[in-house]
Amino acid sequence: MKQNTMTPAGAIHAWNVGKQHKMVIVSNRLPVVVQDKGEGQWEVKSGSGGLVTALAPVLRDRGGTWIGWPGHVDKDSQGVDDLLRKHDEEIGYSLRPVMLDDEEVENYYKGFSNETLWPLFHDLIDHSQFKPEYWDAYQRVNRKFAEVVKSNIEPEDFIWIHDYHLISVISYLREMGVKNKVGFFLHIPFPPTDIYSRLPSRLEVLNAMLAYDLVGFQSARDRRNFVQSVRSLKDKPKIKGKGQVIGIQGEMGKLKAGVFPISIDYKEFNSAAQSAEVAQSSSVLRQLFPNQKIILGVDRLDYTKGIPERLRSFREALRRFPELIGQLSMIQILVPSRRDIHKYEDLKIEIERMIAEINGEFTRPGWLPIEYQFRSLDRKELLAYYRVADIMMVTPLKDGMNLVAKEYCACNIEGNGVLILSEFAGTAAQLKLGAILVNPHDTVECAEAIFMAFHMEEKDRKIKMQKLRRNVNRSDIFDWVDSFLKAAFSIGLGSFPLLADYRPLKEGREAVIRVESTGTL
Ligand code: ADQ
Repeated sequence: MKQNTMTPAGAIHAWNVGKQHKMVIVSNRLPVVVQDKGEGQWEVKSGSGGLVTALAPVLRDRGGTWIGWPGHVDKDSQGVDDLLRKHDEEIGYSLRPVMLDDEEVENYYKGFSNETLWPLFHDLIDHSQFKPEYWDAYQRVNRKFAEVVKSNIEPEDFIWIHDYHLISVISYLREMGVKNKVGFFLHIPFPPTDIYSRLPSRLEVLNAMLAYDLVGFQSARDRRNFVQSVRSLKDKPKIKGKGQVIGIQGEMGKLKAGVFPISIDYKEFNSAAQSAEVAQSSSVLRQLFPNQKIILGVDRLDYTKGIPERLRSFREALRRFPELIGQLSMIQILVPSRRDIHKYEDLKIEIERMIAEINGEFTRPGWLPIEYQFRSLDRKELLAYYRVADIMMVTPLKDGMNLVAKEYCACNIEGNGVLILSEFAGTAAQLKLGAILVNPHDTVECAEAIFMAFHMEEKDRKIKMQKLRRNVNRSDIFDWVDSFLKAAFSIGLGSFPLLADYRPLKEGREAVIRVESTGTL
């Protein structure tokens, strides 16, 4: 008899799929922070992001290991390993470190990952640096990760590798003779072929992706781009199926390629936003903006998030629609990120200059157009901002998914907020029916969207927000894990309904997985 598994949010999930296989998660960063407390004392603090919330119970349930870089620690590898081992019992699964030296951080992490792949995969060719030393370091570090994986697995373990930093790990695992089933999930977009083809190591990277058993993308757009690159750069691959998971077979073997839009722990956000503490902070915030509507932006400092473009649109809205002056305030919260890459520093200066100019042009006694904060907020503060915002602007130039948009919907307890969303965010495919979709490059369209959101009738806002909240609730982060595991353990191609028809298993229903093979690839 199969056992169901309770998630922290209380839903029952189908983690029995392949349950006999332990799971090994591999990501650039470990889901913990190792901190120096001084005098030879070190502390391990657990991370709290969506990925760890979703994967920790699976790892605990079936046994598993998380492998990654613990961040900048000037400590020997054995010391960090011992430190993390002490933590194993407390968290219920193992953490194993991959230590990087300064040169590797420079060329693999800042270099190939964040100055080559990150901009290129977001279509920003001009930002991409193609340096041979970056690619060399990327390969060396991916090999290093593969070595740590190899020494921490048993033959039946399922290995799940995450994101653009580690695409080539599979090449080294296979070279080392590892036969385990290995899945990969790309958290960022996959670019169109004419952009992808600029990458000097395009074939090596593509061959690595094709060596996985299952590759997961955030949206149909990304998988379509990937398939087109495979068609154009490789010999006549056969594509089988057209649903959530398809099969690709070619000279390089066979793999499954699926669309798995990542999500959040909706119930947790929804209930935390209703807590007394968040309600109290949001009502204090509300009093600070009397008789005004609040338009909110919350982003990591990154040139893909479209922050200067958003500020330009807000300025355009104030110029075109002067009635908004004194009536609508923007709060822009930026979380510091990748500060030692100079493009990010330049972007911060540009954003701050624009905010100063807009405030200089429009401020009136008692009213400031843009309130700006450059810091990481604690969770309760962030939720209070989400809860109080009348309008949320999520306008990346391109984004794999964008969890901020989903977090806003989950925290909009009153159900009357308006989401202005970039059509280039992966989230747009899911939330287009409830959001106002915009092209972030079109300043006038965005300014009109702000005006429209400001004036939208309460009844229309409620209808739209209800659609958004239902949608985010229907496929949460636990469903994301479920659907990836189901695809990984299905026989052959498996029979997956189209994403629109996909209904994850919910509380009260028995978690039975039917896998109907439509033929072996
Ligand atoms: P990111 O590019 O980091 O993630 P996003 O999905 O928006 O983008 O996640 C950002 C996270 O940071 C959110 O959970 C948000 O709550 C948090 N955050 C933002 N500003 C904050 C602040 N000031 N203080 C505290 N927290 C803040 C990458 C891809 C995305 C993809 C995710 C997950 O680029 O496209 O959605 O991975 O796959």
